[in-house]
Amino acid sequence: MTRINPPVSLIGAPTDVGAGHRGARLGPEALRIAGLGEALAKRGVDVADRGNLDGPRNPWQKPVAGYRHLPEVVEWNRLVMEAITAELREGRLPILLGGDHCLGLGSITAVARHCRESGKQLRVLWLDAHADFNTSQVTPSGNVHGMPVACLCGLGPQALTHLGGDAPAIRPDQIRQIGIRSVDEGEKRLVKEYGLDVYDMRYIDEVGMKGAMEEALEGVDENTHLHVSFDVDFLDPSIAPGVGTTVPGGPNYREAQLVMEMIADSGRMGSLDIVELNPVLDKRNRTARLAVDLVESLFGKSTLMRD
Ligand code: HAR
Ligand code: MN
Ligand code: MN
Ligand code: MN
Repeated sequence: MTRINPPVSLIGAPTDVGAGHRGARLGPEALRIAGLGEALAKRGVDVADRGNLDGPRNPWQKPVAGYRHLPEVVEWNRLVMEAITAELREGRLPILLGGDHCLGLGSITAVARHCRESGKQLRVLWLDAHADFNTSQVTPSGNVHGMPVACLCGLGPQALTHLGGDAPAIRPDQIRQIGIRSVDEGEKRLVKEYGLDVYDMRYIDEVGMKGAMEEALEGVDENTHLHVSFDVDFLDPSIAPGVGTTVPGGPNYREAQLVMEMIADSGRMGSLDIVELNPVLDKRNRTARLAVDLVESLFGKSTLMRD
């Protein structure tokens, strides 16, 4: 099998307005310095680095009515949505370099609209330690990076749920969450109520990563656009310390590689977010380098033996 990767665009969104720690704003540069663009180019991928988006600064304020920095979060997501839309319209595969995970809202809103316009089926793989399904009523922090999945499913403030015009942007049955191991009490109720398909670490322990991924990719066909939202805190903190909200008990190196390899084998990835990398908390850019290594596998690096 010869793998033909679509042309890729890197889009930096240097912000942490949705997070509880500052530092994810440095994520795009850390990924560039770890050699993301060069690694993809070396694999024969046509890579264009579009540079960084320029949005509002982080005002670093307390939550207001259950949200921290809502106007700034809305503005950053609007910028991301527009940038991702432009790349998809050109037939390119956008890679969003976050930035915190609130930005998944803007990127997936763009992808969902693109799928509706082009008659494609959308499947979102949400690789994360967290479900990110909080609302202003149940959030323990007010940080919007704990809310994007709820907003995408229509649960949240109008400015975020209607970012792309229509709400909700996606249905819960279009998303699969993998690696989950930290869900807040009120959030748990909502995850159940909305029927999210969650492959949590307990499930992965029991059936193995291969089984979990086979299920998560079930039904992905030639007409599917696969969006991968890779929150770096998905990984076990022993291999990925450079994130603001570490949760022990995550996938190890080989399990993470298998996830990426199985996605690559599907041949259907059409867009990617790399979010929550926080270089301030990292050790010599180790987590960024690991993220680049894993992204190489997403683009087929490790499948040599099966080509
Ligand atoms: N669930 C917690 C909250 O809502 C922590 C969320 C942390 N989220 C991320 N992205 N790091 O997954 O505050
Ligand atoms: Mn497309
Ligand atoms: Mn997340
Ligand atoms: Mn997370």
